[in-house]
Amino acid sequence: MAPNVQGLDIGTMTKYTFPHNFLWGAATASYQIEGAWNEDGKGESVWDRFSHTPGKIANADTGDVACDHYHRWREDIALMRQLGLKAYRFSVSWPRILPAGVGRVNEAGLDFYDRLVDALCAANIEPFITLHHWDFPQILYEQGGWTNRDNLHHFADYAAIVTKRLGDRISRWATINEPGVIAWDGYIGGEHAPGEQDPLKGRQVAHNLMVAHGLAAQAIRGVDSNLQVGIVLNQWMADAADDQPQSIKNAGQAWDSSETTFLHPILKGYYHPAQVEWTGGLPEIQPGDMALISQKMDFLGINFYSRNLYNAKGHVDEVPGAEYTAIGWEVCAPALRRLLNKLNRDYSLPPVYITENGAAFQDVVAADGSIHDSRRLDYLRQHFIQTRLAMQDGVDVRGYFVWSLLDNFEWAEGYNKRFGIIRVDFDTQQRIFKDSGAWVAGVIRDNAVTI
Ligand code: IFM
Repeated sequence: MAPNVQGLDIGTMTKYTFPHNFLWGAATASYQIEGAWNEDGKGESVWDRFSHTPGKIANADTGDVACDHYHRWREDIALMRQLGLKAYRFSVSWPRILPAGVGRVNEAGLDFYDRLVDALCAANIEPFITLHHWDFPQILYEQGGWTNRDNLHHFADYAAIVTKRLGDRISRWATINEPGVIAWDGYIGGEHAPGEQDPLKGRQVAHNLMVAHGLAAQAIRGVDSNLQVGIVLNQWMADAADDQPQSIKNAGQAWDSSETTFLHPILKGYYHPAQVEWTGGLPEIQPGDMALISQKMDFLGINFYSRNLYNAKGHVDEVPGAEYTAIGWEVCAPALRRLLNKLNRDYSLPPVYITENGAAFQDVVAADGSIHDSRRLDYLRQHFIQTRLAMQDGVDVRGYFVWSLLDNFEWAEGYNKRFGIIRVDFDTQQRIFKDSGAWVAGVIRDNAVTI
């Protein structure tokens, strides 16, 4: 087949080379991998409570042990070295640092991350931190959770505590991971912790999370103004299935009403009118909120997994001929390029990191112990290439974090849905490189994808 014109044609092959300082990484999150849910003084999180509640998680799985990373982090850093990672994106568990969410600091919790960060630096792997990836302190939830404005300030205090301890070794700070999932799945859909089903609350939570992001950004910069601060959003592209005006209109409306929820306030300082209409009005906005929310960011993290497709009748639930992952998301890598270009056109973007991208598939362990996860490998290959093409189009993408380093606790799905490029046997905690992991290591070594 003729090579793609935008790659470098090397005979029958095409090579997509990335800039020399491109930040290749892998990502995880505290609740999904750490385990040690009640060790060394850690407080309870909403996810501890939720997963301990019967009927909430597939197979009654919990994050109590997860990948046991809290005890096996040295081994996991050795795996990162084998992958040749330039950076590792991880999150900090708020109740591990502040068991009551506020007030007394649990030094043992801070020490854990301190050792982790030291070891990453010693391994020449840049730590890229996320302050909140959903494990909210249960006790603060009982005091109103993300609807109580006091808790937004408690989050900023927590951000300052972590920054004071780790800011000398970490330069890139993401405040919150996927606020949309917290608001929609946690407070509206109820399939995530804390399991509420209240659309108006969810709308307010979405707003308050952005205020919390703004307060935390100020707190981080208050500790050290040289640190780079951003937020991580999960964005799905909204594509039209054909060029009928009604299909294009439906895709456009879907984008405006839902995908702008965080982008508009953060990057423009106001809510998109279609979004306001869709959610039935504005949340409660206090004086100063929009300025806080839209303060300058040093980077934007984009988590990309799939897209939504619209034809003249509306949403296309089953795309004919498309491939789907084990979690039911369509595989459509060109949508990532379109998304990045749309973001670049519609907004004045800071540098972008793909902070998550990856796929769940049913892995099979061969008799010799190997895992030939060719579909995951192909998924990643396609998305790496589409990212490179978007960069050639002019989008300033600075790095890419595969989701995920390890198979882990996939929230309501438990351990059934495996996203790792390294397999975890949850009975023995043995880690095994999948083919995709070995392939990613080669891409990082070459700083290029060759097809
Ligand atoms: O596992 C999650 C992660 O915690 C947040 N982004 C999406 C991933 C896959 O569902």
